Amino acid sequence: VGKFNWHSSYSQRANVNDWFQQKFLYNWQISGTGQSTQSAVSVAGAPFLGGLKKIVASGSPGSLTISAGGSNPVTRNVAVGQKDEGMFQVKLQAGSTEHIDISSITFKMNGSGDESSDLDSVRLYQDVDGDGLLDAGDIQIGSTLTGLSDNDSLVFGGINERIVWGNYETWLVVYDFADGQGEGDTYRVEFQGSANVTAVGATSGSNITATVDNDLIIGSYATLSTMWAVWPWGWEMIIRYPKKLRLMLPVR
Ligand SMILES: [Ca+2]
Ligand SMILES: [Ca+2]
Repeated sequence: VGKFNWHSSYSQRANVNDWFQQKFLYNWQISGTGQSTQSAVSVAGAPFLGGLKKIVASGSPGSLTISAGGSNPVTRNVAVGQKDEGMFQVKLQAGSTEHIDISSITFKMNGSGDESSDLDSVRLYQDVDGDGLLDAGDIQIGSTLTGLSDNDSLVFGGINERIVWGNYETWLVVYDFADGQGEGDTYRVEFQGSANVTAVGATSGSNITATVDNDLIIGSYATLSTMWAVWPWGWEMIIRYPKKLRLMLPVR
């Protein structure tokens, strides 16, 4: 087996944002002769492509901008014991210079509810369709967090997520509420600024300090309520907001 490596040196006159790629598109682009037979050999395997390389300015690596997602869950009531509840959506936008690789991101829980008793687990997803809801096509990022404390930090470390240059992803924090816990209490998630994300430029290798709106993004409150009750005369939907006010709507 023979292997060929292509090496390129780029001149000082290369322009920032120029990009380069090696492509082997057709089998006829390589020809050879068998050493014993002296016959032309057949070549197979095309096409294949090398990775894109992009020229970046020395000392000016790429960028990462984090903002509230366009479909961030709104202030609302959520049923006690609700699972797979989308709580907080952020948008991660890479600049046009280079891909951005994220190895850790940390969120912060807040609200009157005691997350140590009221949550079974918290997960982070790439919200592929960007709708602020957990659906089948969304992709989990990092590990499921359990054994949480009240107002705990949510550390998704040891991850390896690439935001492609010039593109963005939306990420979604998802709660599994514990059964029978937290009625009337509130819950929300925050992203407390650039110190809470670890990122490097994929080409430059430089540490990237994210740009965050006001260095703080705050999600909306979800309030837990017992949404439904069964009575001898039928079902009733119960809305409790705030704690003391209880409104019962007959559902026929
Ligand atoms: Ca709390
Ligand atoms: Ca989704």
